[in-house]
Amino acid sequence: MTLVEINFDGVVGPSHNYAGLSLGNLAATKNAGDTSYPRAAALQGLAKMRGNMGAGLAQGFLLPLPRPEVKWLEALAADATTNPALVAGAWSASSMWTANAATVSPAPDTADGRCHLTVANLVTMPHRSHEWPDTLAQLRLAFGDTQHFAVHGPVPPCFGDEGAANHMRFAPSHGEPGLEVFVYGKGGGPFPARQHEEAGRIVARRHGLDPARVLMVEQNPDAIAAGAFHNDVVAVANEGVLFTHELAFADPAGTYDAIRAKCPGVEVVEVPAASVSLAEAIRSYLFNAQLLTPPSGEMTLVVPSECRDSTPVWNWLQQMLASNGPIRHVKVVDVRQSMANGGGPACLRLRVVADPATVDPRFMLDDAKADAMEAVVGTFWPEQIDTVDVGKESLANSVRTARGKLLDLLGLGELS
Ligand code: SUG
Repeated sequence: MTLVEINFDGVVGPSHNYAGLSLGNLAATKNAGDTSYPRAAALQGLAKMRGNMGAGLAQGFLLPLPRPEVKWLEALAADATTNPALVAGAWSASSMWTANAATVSPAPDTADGRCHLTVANLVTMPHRSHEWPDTLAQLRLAFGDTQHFAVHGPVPPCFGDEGAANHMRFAPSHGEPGLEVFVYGKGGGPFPARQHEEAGRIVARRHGLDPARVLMVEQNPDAIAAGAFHNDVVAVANEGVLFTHELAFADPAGTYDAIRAKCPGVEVVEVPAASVSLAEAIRSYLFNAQLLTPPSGEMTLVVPSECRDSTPVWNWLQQMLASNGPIRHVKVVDVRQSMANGGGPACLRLRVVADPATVDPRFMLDDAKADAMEAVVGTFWPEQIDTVDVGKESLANSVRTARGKLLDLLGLGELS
């Protein structure tokens, strides 16, 4: 069995809009009320998937969830005239950020030799708290082969869990046993700490991880206060490399030492605040990059185009490339529509180390399928959404039709 890293990107849903629902996510708050472009957003996401596939990497996807989420509004007894924020929450396309769909422990790390996934409860933000049942249904289809996968329900809601966005894995190569690092935040700052320490511990126990290859690490409260609402806004790991901002963790030196003690050979590429301030790192999403190992073995950092627009960030990246470190290439992608809601290249994907042959093929991408998906998006995804239209029945019908067409194309009608 050949284990490889498969990136499952979220297809941007037809209801993508800017409602300013995420306190502590500075981009989303800043762009609240702007007109969104769901068609362009979904095409940008598909172009990113194609780029990574073209580099020889395995690529999968997860589908938009049913929107508007009427059952949630019914449970809240909310309607469009009196509760616009709740209605916007029922319309959000936030499931596109699949780094928040689940936490994944690949087979080499787990006691029973299966790949374990725990769907994230996302309880901190109301508009994301109702994602998990539909996400779980999708994970149970995509990873339905119980010989190779175990898909778990959410951690109880008393402990906030935001999935892989706060989880890093280190291993000499993807298919070998690794060290799993669970990053959590502590409350008390100006913005919510979305990942509870206990949630990580629960996931580690459920997945049957060896305690000797698990680490709990606290986020720097200053990073959360500066807008790093998930750890993947300030750090990213791949195989034997940690790419991180100097101020990502509460105890940076202790964190690096602990990682190296449990996974010898890990190289830390640390960006000092003197070169790129925390504010600039968060504005540009330098660390919300995909750090990938293509078949050539030359590690590549896939960054959003906002990094090229930032002089300090771009200068730092050029220096890094010239320094002969472990990251050999930088590739720029345009995911501006997602970025404006605080979701960069890394937010848009869930990493699963597995044999692609064990995944339901309906969730795997190839060029022909990408062509067909682009055609559906190009025909049925709304070109633009003004926030005043969120809640209107005519738009709801277009959104439902668009998603239905994609499900039909992919033979995934059971998710409707
Ligand atoms: O949860 N934005 C998402 C962005 C998630 C990014 N994911 C990772 N860092 N992995 C969030 O804050 C904004 C929706 C709105 O305001 O309309 C939103 O949900």
